[in-house]
Amino acid sequence: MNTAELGDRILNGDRRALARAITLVESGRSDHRSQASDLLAHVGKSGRQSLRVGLSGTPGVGKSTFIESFGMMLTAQGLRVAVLAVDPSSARSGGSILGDKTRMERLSRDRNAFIRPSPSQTHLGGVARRTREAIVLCEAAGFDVVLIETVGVGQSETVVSEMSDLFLLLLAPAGGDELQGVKRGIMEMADMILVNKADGDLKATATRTCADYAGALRLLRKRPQDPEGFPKAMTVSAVEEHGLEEAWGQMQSLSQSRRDSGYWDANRSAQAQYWFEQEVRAALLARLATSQARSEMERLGKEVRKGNLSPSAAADTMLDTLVAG
Ligand SMILES: Nc1nc2c(ncn2[C@@H]2O[C@H](COP(=O)(O)OP(=O)(O)OP(=O)(O)O)[C@@H](O)[C@H]2O)c(=O)[nH]1
Ligand SMILES: [Mg+2]
Repeated sequence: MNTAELGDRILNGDRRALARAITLVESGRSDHRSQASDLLAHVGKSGRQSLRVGLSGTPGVGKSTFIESFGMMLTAQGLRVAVLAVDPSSARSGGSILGDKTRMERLSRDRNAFIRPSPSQTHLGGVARRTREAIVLCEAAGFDVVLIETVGVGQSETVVSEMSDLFLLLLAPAGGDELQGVKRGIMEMADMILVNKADGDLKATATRTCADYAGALRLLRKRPQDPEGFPKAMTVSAVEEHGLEEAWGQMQSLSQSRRDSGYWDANRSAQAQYWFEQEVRAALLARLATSQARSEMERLGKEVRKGNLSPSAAADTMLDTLVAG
């Protein structure tokens, strides 16, 4: 099948074509890369937009359970939902794929849902590109909502928030001092904080935790993209399916307000610029890692150590060879 045919099938909402296309964008082979870029150009003309929702939270907070309940609630409303993951640690991937398959059992059988586990790629850059391209493909296939999950361990939140329209932080009920554990930078990215597990014995703690986070959010600098009342903290129970509709209502109202203000489009443009710069940096670093480049570094380094070349002159020479190569 050529890329135009594959693209047309995706535009018709064909899930098998979509799965196949994601496999194509995951490939590192250079002929696959060029097919992938033809395909993305082909489907990119559709102009369809999903709501891209990033979701982060520490292991065990209930991300998979939440996505299943939340996803089922959306599909029950007739919406089509795609789930992608950015999994920064290859070590974890075996477990998470298995875990998610069983934990998202109902959603994975739903005709209006499409779940794609994280590929077993190692570096975050590769996973980031693949996920961005998979988002575009899901969007072209007509999904209304694309959920992008990541486990909260440092850098991956930034990666996910830079490809999302809304960014949610899922937190567990906790004692007062654990509140400090959420890094300020992560808090600043959040459009909504959802305190999960607000059920049974944990309900009272969850309510208190939610109030604490609401207070902490109010202390942050006001962001121009936020209407009154955002960022917001709410309680949910993924297991008992409480608070999900309220959370969805808030997400819709926030995204509507961002569309109206023009922030939505401006943000997507800024994200495109961000990823362009990231790709250039990554490609330059990859060039620096080739054996040819390393031996040139070694050779120039020797001259610098002997005093035959100044550090900056050697750097200029090195950069010239990188750009030429
Ligand atoms: N009481 C209660 N337990 C929950 C809720 N949501 C999830 N859990 C439980 O928390 C545990 C972890 O849930 P997961 O959904 O696997 O959490 P996760 O964030 O996907 O975890 P990782 O994939 O390991 O990062 C499971 O035992 C769930 O049953 C909830 O709303 N209430
Ligand atoms: Mg999980």
